[in-house]
Amino acid sequence: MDDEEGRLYLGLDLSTQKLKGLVIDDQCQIKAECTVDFQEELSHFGLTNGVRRHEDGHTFTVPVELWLEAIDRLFRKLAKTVLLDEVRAVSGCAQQHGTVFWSEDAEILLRNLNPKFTLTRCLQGAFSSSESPIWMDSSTSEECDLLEQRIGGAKELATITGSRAYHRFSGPQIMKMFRKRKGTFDLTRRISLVSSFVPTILCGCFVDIDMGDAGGMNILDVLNGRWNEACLNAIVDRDAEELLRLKNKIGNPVPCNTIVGKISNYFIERYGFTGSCQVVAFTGDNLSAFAGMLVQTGEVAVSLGTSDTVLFSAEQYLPGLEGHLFTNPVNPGGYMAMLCFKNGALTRNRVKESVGAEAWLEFGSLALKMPPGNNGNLGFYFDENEIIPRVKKSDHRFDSGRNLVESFPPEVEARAVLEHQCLAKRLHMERLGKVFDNEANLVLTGGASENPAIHQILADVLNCRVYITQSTNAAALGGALRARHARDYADGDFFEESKAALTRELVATPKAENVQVYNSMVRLYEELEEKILEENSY
Ligand code: XUL
Repeated sequence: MDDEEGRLYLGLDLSTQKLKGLVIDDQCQIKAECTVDFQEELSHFGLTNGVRRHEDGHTFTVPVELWLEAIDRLFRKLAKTVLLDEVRAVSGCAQQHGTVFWSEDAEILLRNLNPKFTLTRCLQGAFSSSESPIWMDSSTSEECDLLEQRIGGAKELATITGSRAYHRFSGPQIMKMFRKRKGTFDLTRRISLVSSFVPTILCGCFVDIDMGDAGGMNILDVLNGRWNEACLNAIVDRDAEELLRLKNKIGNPVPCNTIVGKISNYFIERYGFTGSCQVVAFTGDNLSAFAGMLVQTGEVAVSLGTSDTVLFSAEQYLPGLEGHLFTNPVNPGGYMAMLCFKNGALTRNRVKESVGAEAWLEFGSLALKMPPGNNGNLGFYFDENEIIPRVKKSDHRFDSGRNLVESFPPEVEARAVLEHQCLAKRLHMERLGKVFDNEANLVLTGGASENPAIHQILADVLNCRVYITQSTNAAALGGALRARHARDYADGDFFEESKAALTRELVATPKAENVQVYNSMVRLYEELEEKILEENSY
């Protein structure tokens, strides 16, 4: 490496509620972190928590302009915090499954970004759809059914793409546009995931989708790393000409560590990067958090964000009807298994407010007033239609006699929501064959990872040691580490080269008597979940 050059690496994370930027040095130490909070700083878009919830209760979108404005804003902050001319490479991630539709004019507009103006102004007219469907969307039931039917069933689709059909996945979303907004589909020159949209802006030209996040589309042949012809055909009603058009719109999936281009003149002139700064393919936020937490074989990572996710590495490709298998973003040839629960932070927050707790510590103390197992009370809390299990937006509370009750006292309610979320993770991990003895490690990231009450409940419910990472922004850190690796250490193993970033703190160990309580409680939870599903699935 040339000593005269800067030695910084930038990771971005465009998530549901925030855009974050994190800079590391060559020793993998964090040098700066900046955030744009959509609710606080971009309130003029009139959204709640960064998303537009449509009246049907199923459709969730984001105006692309919000992301453009957030990008400009973040770079303004970063330029005041670090010397961006020392950044050798940028990578990062974004919320998974969000689908961006570019117009015919996009290519030329991207090539001619004028550093005197904002991205929003430069990219007027660059999108065929001003709103992008995002991961919270559940409006594609018809398309999911059709897709599975046309591929030969849910199992067959899961075998090919790593997941059965999911509402939020881009394949069903593109199919919905093809079937219901054909005019817009025809005016679409290119389709990006949010994770390929960001580097497209950075490079000023279309950038391909990485093989990791492409696994969140229901069209990737995960084993072979290319689009699956049958899935693409199913999306366009098996029309040969439309198939060709679709292929043109989606580009080709590229390996996760691909250098996709150099940062464009817009960012050089406006924010002070140099022309040698390289852009490495972005990936999905969960894949990036997995990279940022340096999750080893046998360990599990839990990300507590707007959605809660459980992530672990899988050496073999054994997809099932629950959960997802993606290409491992940092270990070529391996896979990353994931469970995604839609009702994470916003549900915890809603319950926190409903019991009158102002701060998380206060909420945690309230929950800890009740013993593990909550004296047999069990709650289920779904602010939006849940992904796992597929239950409609609703709350359900059962007392120790398994009777449905209207409400719980505040301390029972506080413990119930945390136990619910931990038991859901345990039950559905078990279904993927993941069961812990108390020697196992769980690494926690995301906003709620700083909440001590959650640490102990997770340790006891899952029977594992719980660690937290040096930054709650593991997804952005994963971006910076991947940028560093792809730019300067691509010949070496990612984990070996990045291990200086591995700083973890042990925050909870399982207590045998509590584990016993949850071993039986999870069976009751399973039974009640079945019961709820009978009447409330969608
Ligand atoms: C994963 C998923 C969510 C988003 C949130 O499948 O839908 O975790 O990635 O950003």
